Amino acid sequence: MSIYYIAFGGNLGDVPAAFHAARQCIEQLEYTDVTASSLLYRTPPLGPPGQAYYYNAVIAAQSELAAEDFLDALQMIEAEHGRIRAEHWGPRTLDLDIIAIDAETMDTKRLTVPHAHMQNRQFVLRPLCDIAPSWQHPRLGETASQLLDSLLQAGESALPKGSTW
Ligand code: A4P
Ligand code: MG
Repeated sequence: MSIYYIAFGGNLGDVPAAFHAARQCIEQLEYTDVTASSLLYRTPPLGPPGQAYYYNAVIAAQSELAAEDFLDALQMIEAEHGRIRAEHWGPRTLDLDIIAIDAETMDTKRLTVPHAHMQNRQFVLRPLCDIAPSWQHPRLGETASQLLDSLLQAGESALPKGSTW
C-alpha cells in the first residue's frame, strides 16, 4: 500500500467539473481510496505566454496499484476528460501528474518520482502543503512546507487563498 500525491492542473473549459470527475474516477480505481484533497487554487500560467490562468489542486490516494499501473490509470482519466497533448506546457483541460509516492524515488522511462519540477512550483507546493506539509522530499531532504517557504523567500508572491471544491 502506497500513498500517491497527485497534482491536478488545467486551464481550458470547465476545469472544476473535470477535477471533480477525475477525483471520482480515481476514487473508483480498484484497491484505491482518496484520503485527502487540497483547496483549489487559481494560478498564473507557467509556459507559453497568453494562456489563461490555471486551476491547481493536489489529492492524496492510498493504493495497492504499482506506479506504472497508476500512471496508466491517470492517463486514461486524462484522455476521458478531453486532454489534448498539442503543445508542451500549453493549454490543457486536465493534467494529472504523480508528484510523489511516499518517500520513494523512481527514474524509469515513464516516471520520475518525485516529479522533477515540483520543488520550483508554487502551484504544486501550495496545495501539497494543505494536505501533507511535513512530507519530506527524498532527494532534497526538505519538507513540502520548507520547499514552499524557499520559493516565497526567493521573492515569489504567495498565491491567493484557495477554495473548497
Ligand atoms: N512522466 C514522468 N514523470 C511523471 C510523473 N511523476 N507524473 C512522463 C506523470 N507523468 C510523468 O507528461 C509527459 C510524460 O511525462 C508522460 O507520458 C509520463 O510518462 P504529459 O502530462 O503527457 O505532458 P505535459 O504535461 O505537457 O508535460 P509535463 O512536462 O508533464 O508538463 P507539466 O510539468 O505537467 O507542466 N502552469 C500552471 N499555473 N499550472 C499548471 O498546472 N502545468 C503545466 C504543465 C505548465 N504550466 C502550468 C501548469
Ligand atoms: Mg503532465
